[in-house]
Order: sequence, then C-alpha cells, then structure tokens
Amino acid sequence: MSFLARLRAKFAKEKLTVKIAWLGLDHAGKTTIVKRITTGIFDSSTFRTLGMNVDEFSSGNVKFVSWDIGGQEAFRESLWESYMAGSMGIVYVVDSADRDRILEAKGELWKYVLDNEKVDNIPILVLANKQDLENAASAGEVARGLNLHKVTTHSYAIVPTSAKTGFNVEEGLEWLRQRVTEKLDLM
Ligand SMILES: Nc1nc2c(ncn2[C@@H]2O[C@H](COP(=O)(O)OP(=O)(O)OP(=O)(O)O)[C@@H](O)[C@H]2O)c(=O)[nH]1
Ligand SMILES: [Mg+2]
Repeated sequence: MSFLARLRAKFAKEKLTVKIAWLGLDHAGKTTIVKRITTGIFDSSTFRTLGMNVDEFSSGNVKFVSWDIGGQEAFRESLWESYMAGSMGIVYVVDSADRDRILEAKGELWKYVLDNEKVDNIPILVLANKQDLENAASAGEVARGLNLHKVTTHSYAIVPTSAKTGFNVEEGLEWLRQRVTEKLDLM
C-alpha cells in the first residue's frame, strides 16, 4: 500500500485535523460565530479579541482547529500573516450591516490573503454576517463590494449568515469541509 493510500485509510477511520483561520475586521462577528458553532447559542457578551482564540470542533470527518484572530488594525499587521500560516482554509467574516466598512474589508482581504504570495491556494469562505439586521447588505452586495468576481487564485464561496439566529452557519462550514477534503483527496 502506498504512503498516500495508507494515509487515506488512516483518515477514513480517524478524523482529519485541519487548521482554519478566521479573519475579518474587528466587530465582524468572528468570535460570536465560533461560539455559536461550539455552544449552539448566541452569546452577545463577546469582547473584542485581543490576540486570538483557539477552539476545536468537528464537522463530519474533519476536526477543525480554529484560530480566531483579532481584527483590530494592530492585530492585522502583527498577527494575521503569521497566525494564518499552515491553515488549510480561511473564513473571512464581514459585518454586512456596516456598509461604510466594506471597502476597508475588501482592502484587507486582498492585502493579507488574495494578493499575498505566502498564502497557498486554499479555499476561502466569506461569511456575509449579521443578516438578521434590517440594514444588512445582501451576500451579492458584499461579494461585489469585496470584488470577489476578480478572484482567480482560490476557490471561494460567499454565504449569508447570522451568528444571532444561526442562519447558514453550518452550511458555510460544510462547504469548507468539502473543499478541504476534496483537496486532500487530490494529493
Ligand atoms: N445582530 C447581530 N450581531 C452580531 C452577529 N454576529 C456578531 N454580532 C455582534 O457583533 C459584535 C462583535 O462581535 P465579535 O464576535 O466580538 O466580533 P469579532 O469579529 O470577533 O471582533 P474582533 O475580535 O475585534 O476581531 C458583538 O456585539 C456581537 O454580539 C450577528 O450575526 N447578528
Ligand atoms: Mg473576536
């Protein structure tokens, strides 16, 4: 049996451990979504992440090791690149109700991820979060705001979510799980 065949057989029995990084501007809802995933509830008491939080949760055959990195400007500069190293997927969270900052969200996505040569061709899941808020931009509007139609280097999806109601959070994660396992199957 080849090395890769043995590796696949091992993964078929054991969960595959996959590091993912959560990025996005401060206040986008990263920590709240991770809490929604790990506890099943909306915790409105999150405090801005000073540094990062590491959590683990499973989806099907994958155990995600989730690095939720603070989105304040100082952390983008100092932490994003080094802390996302080794990730097999990125979740980029956008506050869809904060239309004034979508331009900033676009700039940071392209600067740190899409135009960054150090980031491999890994799947990018964009969450257009806070869809429960009345003034939220639709996923299509967020996609246009982020220039996602210009992405040629990565597979990506944009999914409208709400950490408050739980809307589409599982679905988004399922897309990422599928992309990551497909990629490993091709290796
Ligand atoms: N209405 C609504 N509020 C949300 C949602 N997701 C997050 N929030 C709120 O948005 C605020 C910021 O959420 P956080 O999860 O702390 O944001 P973050 O992206 O982790 O921010 P940093 O840690 O600073 O990078 C909190 O008050 C949350 O309760 C959502 O889907 N709907
Ligand atoms: Mg946070």
